[in-house]
Amino acid sequence: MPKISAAKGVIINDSRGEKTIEVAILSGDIETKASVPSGKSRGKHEAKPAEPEKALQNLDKIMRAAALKDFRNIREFDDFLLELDGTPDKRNLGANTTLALSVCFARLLAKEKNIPLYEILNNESASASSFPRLFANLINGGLHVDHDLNPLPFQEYLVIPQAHDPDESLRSVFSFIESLKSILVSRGAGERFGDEGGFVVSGVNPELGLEILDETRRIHDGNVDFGIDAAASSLYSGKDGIYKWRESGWNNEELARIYKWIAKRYGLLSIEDPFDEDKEEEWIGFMRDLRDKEESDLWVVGDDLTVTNAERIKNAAEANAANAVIIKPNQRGTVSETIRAADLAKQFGWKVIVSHRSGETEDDFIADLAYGIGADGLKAGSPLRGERLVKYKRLIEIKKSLENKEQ
Ligand code: 2PG
Ligand code: MG
Repeated sequence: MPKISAAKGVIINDSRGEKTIEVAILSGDIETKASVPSGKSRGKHEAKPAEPEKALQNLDKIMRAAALKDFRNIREFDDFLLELDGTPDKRNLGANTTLALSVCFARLLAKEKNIPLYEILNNESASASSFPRLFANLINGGLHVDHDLNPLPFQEYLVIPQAHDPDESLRSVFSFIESLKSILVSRGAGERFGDEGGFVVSGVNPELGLEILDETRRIHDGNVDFGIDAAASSLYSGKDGIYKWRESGWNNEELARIYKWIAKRYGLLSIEDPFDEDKEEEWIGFMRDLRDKEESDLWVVGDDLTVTNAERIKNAAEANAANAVIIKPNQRGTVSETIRAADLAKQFGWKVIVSHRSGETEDDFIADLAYGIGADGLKAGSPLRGERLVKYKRLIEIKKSLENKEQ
């Protein structure tokens, strides 16, 4: 039963150069660390992070309250944080402060018990562990690209190898990138990158990203599916029900028509955040339409809609507004609440995709999480960027350690 003797935090820069926190905790001679990412297309119902300077002050306050306390498992530690914060969205302590501590604590438990982190996480989860499929964002658009580069309207064009084996899957993503480069060169597009390391393609037609991926798929040796994250909350103008991008605009029915068209044409596996986070009726209508047309094997993925919040997932599932979910620890602010949200989604028969944020650090926690809770997917950007690659490599490390155990 670990007691935490000290915690210290420092301000570091994330992959976008913005400030975030890295926290270390100490118990006896064991030290563990964690750092926290941050999003740009944040859902408005996400838990609230504190300014980094404030987060460090809060750390001292939490440590004073934790002194002499014993915590037997992640949930006990997280419950202590929740109680001390006392708000539904962590606005007192900051969801970044609580998440950093919660991840440090999970790592501490793992070290103390001398078992891998994913096993500690699996103990909290109702699911068996398994390797997720990789969701690699290879063409970036929307808010993740400098506006002057005239990016595509949808935020992410994802390449999803069919293999579950992380090694094979990562190799497939890298070879796809090689082919994609040559297609982009042949189209006269220069090498420019967005926040998650994906290529930038300029244009207003949302289909263009998929057209290019599809052209690549024809010369690529390997089986891959595609998905998109429309991140429609950031397109929603709030006026007359119109989603806007530069000179283009669509109402929800026009968007739904585009989604159905591209889903069929490119055999899409998933569409994330097709509509605004507060327009649940649009989601419900889209799902109904898919069912009527017997196209309900498309993953309709909630991210801003559900924000890793068990209550919002339950509401969306009961209303039949989606059938899959993005799980991001920093949307919620503790490890055990994150796992509970994923478990609940699975109980409703939903697919679960663990995800990074657009502003990342080199912390690879989400890889252990994805494997530990048996997620269907891990979305971690383009492996051309180091802070994304570490997540994919951690999955391979887990696979190797399991193979060694078997021998
Ligand atoms: C998303 C994420 C991560 P952000 O919308 O799914 O890709 O973006 O971290 O900016 O919210
Ligand atoms: Mg998203």
